Amino acid sequence: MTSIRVPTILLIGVAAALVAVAGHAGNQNQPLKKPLAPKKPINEIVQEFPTNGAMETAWKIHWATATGYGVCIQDAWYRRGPNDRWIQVLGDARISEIFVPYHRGSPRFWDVSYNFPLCEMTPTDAGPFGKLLRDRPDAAPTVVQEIRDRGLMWRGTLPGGGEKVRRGQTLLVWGCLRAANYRYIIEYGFQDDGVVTFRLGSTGRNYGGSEYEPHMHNGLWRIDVNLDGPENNSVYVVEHIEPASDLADEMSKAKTVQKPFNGGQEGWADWTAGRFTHLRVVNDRHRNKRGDPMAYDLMPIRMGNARHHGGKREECTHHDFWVTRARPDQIDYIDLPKYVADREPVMKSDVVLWHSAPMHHEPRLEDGKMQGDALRGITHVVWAGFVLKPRNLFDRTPLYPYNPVNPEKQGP
Ligand SMILES: [Cu+2]
Repeated sequence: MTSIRVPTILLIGVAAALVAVAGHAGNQNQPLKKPLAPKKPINEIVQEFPTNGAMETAWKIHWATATGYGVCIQDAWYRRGPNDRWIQVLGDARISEIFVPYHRGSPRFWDVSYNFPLCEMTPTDAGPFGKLLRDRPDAAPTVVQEIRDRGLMWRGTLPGGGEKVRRGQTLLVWGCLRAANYRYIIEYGFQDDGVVTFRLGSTGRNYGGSEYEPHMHNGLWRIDVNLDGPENNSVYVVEHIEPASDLADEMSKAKTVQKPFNGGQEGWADWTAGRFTHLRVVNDRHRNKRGDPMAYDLMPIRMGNARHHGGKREECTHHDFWVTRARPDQIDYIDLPKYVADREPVMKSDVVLWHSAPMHHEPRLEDGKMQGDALRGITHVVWAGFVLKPRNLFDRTPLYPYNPVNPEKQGP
């Protein structure tokens, strides 16, 4: 069969090429048709801020759904102003695992690995400013796009005198995993000021037979930070160090120390409460008008550090931050000790931040009451997450009324 098919295909190919050449020659004196604008992908969101006035800043997001992971971000770009270009901030960002060990030693659930589906979203989920999204035109809606007022952005006196105030807004993209008795809300927030928020919310019915057994919900995230593109991103650990002694010459010598992450190589770091440990990603080739390099800080928001010792696969919980090179096939939090084994450089490269945002669930009667063998009630949502915050992306306060005619002049 092969010997017959190949010549047939070749003949069709040659004929098509001849038609194409003839067509081109025949049309050469006609005006060229304007190329069609590329169609907006179904999973693209472009959101300008503020939503009720002239555009000042904007986000462009590509999102996706993936079985088990729920809602993921594929790429995200930010615009600092109407005349600015899109600057990339994120590549692939997702919840990589949700680890739920119970106090008595079992069960120990890995809730992403069970491939739970997303819940179908309804207008009640989306709320008054939300929109239901589908990953295919014929699919049920599983993602919500929503604008929320985020309260005060700033308040203070302007140089010209007078107290001013401004409220902020955020674009949320979220979905909800249907994890048997539990529901996990996976939420990405893109604020008007360039901040990105990541939150995992746990709600649902407490586990049957262990309704009042304390346990953890560890949100284990994988964030491919791509500051102005994937290349030339370097990761640092930043800590606030207080002097250890109260001797006069030691006092008032608190300092901030910024060091290459793990000596500039793949590996891990721990969060120390007294040091306010956080990560900083810097692209020193992208500078603002003042010459400062663009950076984003990963700021933890946590109740505590989760450590679990149920065998090899729980070694990934022994540290709060991990950094690897970006390798698209490496998306499994459990394998982090293997991913970092070669200690490849994480300076001036394409890097991925991995972060544990744990939540301790101590059941209470508000989670529900037992009627016979059945729990009647629902645990209200508890959130755990972290923030990515821009540093020197702007060269002055964003979303502040500098003089619009003479931008260098202070005042409204
Ligand atoms: Cu729980």
